[in-house]
Amino acid sequence: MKKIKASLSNLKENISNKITRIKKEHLISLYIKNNILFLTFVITAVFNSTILRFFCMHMLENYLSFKAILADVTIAVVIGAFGYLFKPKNRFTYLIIANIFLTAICMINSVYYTFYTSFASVSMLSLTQYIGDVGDAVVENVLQLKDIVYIISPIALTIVHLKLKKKNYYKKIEIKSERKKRMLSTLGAGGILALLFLVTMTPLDVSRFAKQWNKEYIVMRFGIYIYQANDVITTIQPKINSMFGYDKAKKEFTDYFADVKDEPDKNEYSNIFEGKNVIVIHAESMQTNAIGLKFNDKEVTPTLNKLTKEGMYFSNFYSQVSVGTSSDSELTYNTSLMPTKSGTAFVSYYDRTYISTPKLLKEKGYYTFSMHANNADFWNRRTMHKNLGYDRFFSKQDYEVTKENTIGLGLADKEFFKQSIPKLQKINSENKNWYGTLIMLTNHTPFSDTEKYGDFEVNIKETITNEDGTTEEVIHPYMEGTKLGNYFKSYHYADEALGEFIEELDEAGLLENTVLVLYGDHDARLPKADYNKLYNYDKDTEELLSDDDPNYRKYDSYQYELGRKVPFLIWTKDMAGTKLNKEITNVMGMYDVMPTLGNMFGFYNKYQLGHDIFNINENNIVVFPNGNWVTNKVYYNSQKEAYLSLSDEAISEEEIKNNNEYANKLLDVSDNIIVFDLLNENKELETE
Ligand code: GP9
Ligand code: MN
Repeated sequence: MKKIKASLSNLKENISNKITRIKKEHLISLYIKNNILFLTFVITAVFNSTILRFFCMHMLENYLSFKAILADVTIAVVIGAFGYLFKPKNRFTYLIIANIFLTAICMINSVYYTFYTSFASVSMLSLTQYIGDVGDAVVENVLQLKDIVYIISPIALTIVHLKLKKKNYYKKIEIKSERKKRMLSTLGAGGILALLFLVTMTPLDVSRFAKQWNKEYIVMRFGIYIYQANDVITTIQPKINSMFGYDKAKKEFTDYFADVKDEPDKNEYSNIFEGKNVIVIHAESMQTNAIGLKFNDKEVTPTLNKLTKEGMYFSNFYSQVSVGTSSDSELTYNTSLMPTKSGTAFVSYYDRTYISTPKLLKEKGYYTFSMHANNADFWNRRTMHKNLGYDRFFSKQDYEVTKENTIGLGLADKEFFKQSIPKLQKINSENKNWYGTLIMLTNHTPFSDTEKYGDFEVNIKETITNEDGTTEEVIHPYMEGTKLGNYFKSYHYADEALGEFIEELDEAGLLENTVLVLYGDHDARLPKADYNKLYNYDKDTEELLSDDDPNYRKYDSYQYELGRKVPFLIWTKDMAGTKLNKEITNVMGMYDVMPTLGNMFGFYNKYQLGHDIFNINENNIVVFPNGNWVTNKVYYNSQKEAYLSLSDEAISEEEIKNNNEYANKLLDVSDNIIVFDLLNENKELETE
């Protein structure tokens, strides 16, 4: 009896499950039936965006990226939802207009990508030369099948519409309140999808999205529609910023520079390098704290150690970057201006007028160029290097880049330098004077290509003698496996590349009349805990020293900030032993480079924000984009409104207040110069 009961209840359960399933299936098919046009709209929009990625990105995980598809579905659902506001017979008109618009975005980007291996930006519309180029590109390219395949989408939507019309599908009357309800519930679904999308986002996604220059990455993660919307916002934002407050900004600017002389102050270094050629090394992520550091008696940076010993070495030097990292350091190095408060100068304010080192040297007859074996659009360099006054930008397309000679982000530094030599020789033979910036790449976060950096041990190795007289090697697990440890390996590689480059330059006779200038572009953003281990590791206990140990070295957030120093040095082949061969320990920032080099090479920018370090000496102050600042005496943190004393001298409230005012004024003036284009002499005429 029990058995019968049990099997009966099983049967009941089975039947009810089946009914729910049928109901569900019925509901789904009912939903599909009632929303055919909307669903076709969504599918075709997602199809187009995916096809675009397929043509541009080749790798399956990129074009079939789950995140991008989710983003595209979300956008299409949200746009499509508003279709429900229209009467059924008008809904098609709305959806086809939206569809054509989205299709156009895909087509334009498809054509644009073929020519520029990058995605289109509405900001380019303000540059007439691009309109011409793109216009030609469209004409030449119009017959490429891959660019017209997107038309399938509006065609499909139209066919579906016509079929539905024939079946009298639209005759069904929907009352107004129902239309609103359908729109709201579809928007709700869009909201849930958007939430789902947001939770899949990583910090890297967010930061790249905000910066917008890495277009491929954004399209890969966010899909083409979100990319384009973000592009419109980032293009409009600087325009809006510069719409209000021009007069006030101009007045503050004039007041700020009112007392600045038209000629620089002279000192013992004035014009010492006049007529010399220049090689500037933009040393990716090189920090000062590795200089002189050894593991198992091996130097992390033998080349830098040698250069700092033989040349003029500024050991208390800071980079002043904001979110624009590499590009910000290039900006400040070249113009003595600070990074902008919002966006990045290279991406958002590429069309402003800048007074730069390459431009001023050009006036003295120099041929100017830059070299960086990465995609020319990275940080919008293609456009910005031209604006900064480089006659020629040698980028990835000028180098032979293969899978074998790649490390991390791109062409390995050793190979980059090697391939740059013949280019430099040619430039040297064709020009009396030249100035070139070489931007390194390998020593870039995440420093994970460790097997390609060559051998450099970051554990402690020790040979111990046993009681019986035999010896054995003991390895203490020190920095191996930490991010900082990997950084040292990578740094060691980059330093070695630099050493080989200097040798090659010498062999090619390119060092005879040349000054080598090197700056670390910014710190490597490494974990504080790793530094703690670096400075407080006790090999005997294989643990960290406790803070009451006499050898304990405190490494708190101030030490971390101070540890972000980067090297700056000036070196020539014959500098060792001369009066120029010295270490400068006064605090100095990237914005002081232009004034300092300007004095040495004989050029001057009245609107520089930094100082010639040999005029300001120990009275210098380095302002950071976040309002922090540092002098020889004190490091001030503007967020915490707290400071760390760096000397025995007392620090007065007054001093802190004055320096704060100085820092804020400087940051405002710098931002205004860029946002309101105040160095553009024609600007006044435009606004009158
Ligand atoms: C890319 C390189 C790195 O070309 O300059 O830029 P970063 O990530 O350091 O700003
Ligand atoms: Mn960098």
